[in-house]
Amino acid sequence: MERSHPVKSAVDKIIDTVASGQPAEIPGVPNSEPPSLEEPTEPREPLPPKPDQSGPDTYSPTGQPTDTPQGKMAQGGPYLTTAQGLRVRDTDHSLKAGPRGPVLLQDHHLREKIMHFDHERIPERVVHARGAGAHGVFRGYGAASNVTRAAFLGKDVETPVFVRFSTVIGSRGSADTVRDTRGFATKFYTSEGVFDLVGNNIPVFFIQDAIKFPDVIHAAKWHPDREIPQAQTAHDTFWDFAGLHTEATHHTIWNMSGRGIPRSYRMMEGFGVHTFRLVNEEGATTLAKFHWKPKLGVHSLVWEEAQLLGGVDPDFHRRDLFDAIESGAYPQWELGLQLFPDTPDQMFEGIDLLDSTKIVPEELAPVQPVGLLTLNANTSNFFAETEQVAFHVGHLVPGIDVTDDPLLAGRLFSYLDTQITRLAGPNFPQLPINRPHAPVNDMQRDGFHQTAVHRGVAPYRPNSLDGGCPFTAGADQGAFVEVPVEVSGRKVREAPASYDDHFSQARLFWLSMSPVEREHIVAAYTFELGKCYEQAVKERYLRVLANIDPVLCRQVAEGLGLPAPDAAQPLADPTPSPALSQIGQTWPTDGRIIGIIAGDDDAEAVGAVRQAVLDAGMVPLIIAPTGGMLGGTLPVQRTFTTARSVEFDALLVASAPAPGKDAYGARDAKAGGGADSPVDPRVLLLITEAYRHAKPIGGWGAASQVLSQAGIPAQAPGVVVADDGPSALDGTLQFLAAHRVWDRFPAAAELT
Ligand code: HDE
Repeated sequence: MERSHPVKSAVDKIIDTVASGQPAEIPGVPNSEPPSLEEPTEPREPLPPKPDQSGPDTYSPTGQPTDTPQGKMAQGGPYLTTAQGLRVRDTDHSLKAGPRGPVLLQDHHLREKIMHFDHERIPERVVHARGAGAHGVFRGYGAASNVTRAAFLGKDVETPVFVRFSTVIGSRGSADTVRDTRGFATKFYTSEGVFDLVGNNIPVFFIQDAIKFPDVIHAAKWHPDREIPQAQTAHDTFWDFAGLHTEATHHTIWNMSGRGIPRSYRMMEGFGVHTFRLVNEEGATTLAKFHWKPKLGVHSLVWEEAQLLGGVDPDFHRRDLFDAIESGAYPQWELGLQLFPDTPDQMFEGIDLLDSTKIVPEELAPVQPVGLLTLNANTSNFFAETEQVAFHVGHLVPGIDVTDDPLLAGRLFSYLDTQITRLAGPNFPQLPINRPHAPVNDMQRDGFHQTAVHRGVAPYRPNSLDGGCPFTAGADQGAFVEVPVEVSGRKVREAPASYDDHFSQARLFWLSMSPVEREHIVAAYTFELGKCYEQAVKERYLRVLANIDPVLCRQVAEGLGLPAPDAAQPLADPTPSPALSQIGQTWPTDGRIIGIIAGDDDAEAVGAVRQAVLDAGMVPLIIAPTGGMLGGTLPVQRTFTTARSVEFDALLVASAPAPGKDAYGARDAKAGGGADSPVDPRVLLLITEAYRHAKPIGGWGAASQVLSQAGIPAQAPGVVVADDGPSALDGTLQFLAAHRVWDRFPAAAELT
């Protein structure tokens, strides 16, 4: 397979150099001696940051670049200092009256060091506390120029961006792979100021009006008496709320599908959820919904994988994103727009565009690509960037305005408000990650953590003392001008009648799923409701399911051992939307992780297949009985002790045991070796789990005996035993392109 790929050029080169015993040449880091095991004694300059780890360009609040060594990298110079720059001779011992004497109050270094440490933590986000961020660039196609004057969407305009992905419910330290909605928030540092697209990986929300946000979050988070369970909705309070508050039905069925457990942040769609109002140069308006479409396709974990990962690798998504970027497999998404005429009723084909519990199927309004996002640099400092980034739906640019969606209105208040507590004061826009790249010339002054030294005497308007500066701009000078929409109405606490439909689109989603996706949805509801203790909560939710679909309701009821109720209202008859299903196509396999199970005698064959994996743009990980170098040439990256199937997208089983000696460890040797001798149980676990999770498995040589000991027939779907490694890989790839071997999940006849 003749393909060159950044993964190959980066990972392969480093591994080859390590194998050769020479110091690795890491981009941006000068060639250095292999690290000594001794503690260094000579001071040296710190290594420069790698090119892909340098922070974003930063600007002072008055628009001046702050790319001084101090601005870019606060930690400079060879010697340890205090926070005041005073060189320190000893940082390991408190100042005492004799080695066994009391510590002296005058120890200012101890006092400063402990004081700062005591204040290292800031409050976590009230929602979306757990996240992972990366830098990138957005390039506009120019395709949106007829509907919006936003400069960053112009043809070939490149805009730096920072993206933060997140889960919603869990705390900062919770596991990545829990069943939950994912945040997908993008900060565009445009020439016209910061634009934040603060979206999710699910296109609808639990509530139609922001005033319900505290309710839904209180219900979804832990029980207040015990603060359990962490980061999940599988408990009574969530299903109590969802059963009583049926406008959550549509979002909830998305959560119960594969969308609630993504394979990777790189393989998620993103949605702005609300309808926005676009304005072009002529002032004409168009309503629009924002979509992110991942180049790698939309893929999910299966539930058992997600659960295992919660223990085996709670950082799975964070690690996946960081490793992909580090190895050069830069994730990409196209930004797309669904466009609707800006009619007085703001409806499209009978769908209320101001109701955030509704989608507009892509078959009715195609998603039109308007630009490309590439994430190409990891953070240099998680706290400074991912933790301190502050998004806000009110960060808008000329050409993009808000609508009267009541959910959006509440968000326009909430995001600034929350930063005051989290980032301790109103000057968080001055934090490097939040600084606009457009010049700032505001009249905000003072406050906690003010870092700007503002000049002038007249931060007010009108003034004559500062020559009248700053002046306001008109629309022709790039000012943001609200669309002069006419508004009128009585003051009421009411929702429009169109908001009463809570089930038709949940049914649309269900009917658009393939049988295997329906099977997984049934299993998810059965699991979540099965974790509830209150019988009434389960019974009430079955009534909700009956209003979506009788088969769904019956299947879940059966799993719960409860009778299935009938629908309380006639079921809608929506046309299914094939775009909602995640199955039935093939996608690029770039950056997928291929585990190669090998014994010492397989080095040559493994070397060839590892190369073929790299050539195909994927990441090979060699799994061997023990660490070290396989056959003295190939670094072993996982051992039978450290490997678990959930880390791999596909497995390749190498097998070329020498006579009388088996490739799979001590047990085999004891058993006398040979192809029929028992295989290490950890290898059997790896293979059987991968099989159960419908992952492709390839092998060659005596691999079929290994598979048969794992109880897997050589003719099973998605199992490819070939004459050599590269052919086994080729056969495996066609299944990987479809993400999983879907035939391994036979769905109940009723669901087909
Ligand atoms: Fe948020 N949301 N949200 N939200 N949201 C926050 O802001 C809020 C909603 C979303 O990576 C908070 O800085 C209200 C919808 C993301 O830093 C807070 C309502 C969507 C993130 C807040 C919503 C989102 C947040 C917490 C109901 C998808 C993480 C910390 C009206 C379109 C951003 C913070 C990051 C974060 C409020 C509903 C997406 C409290 C009141 C709908 C991706 O301000």
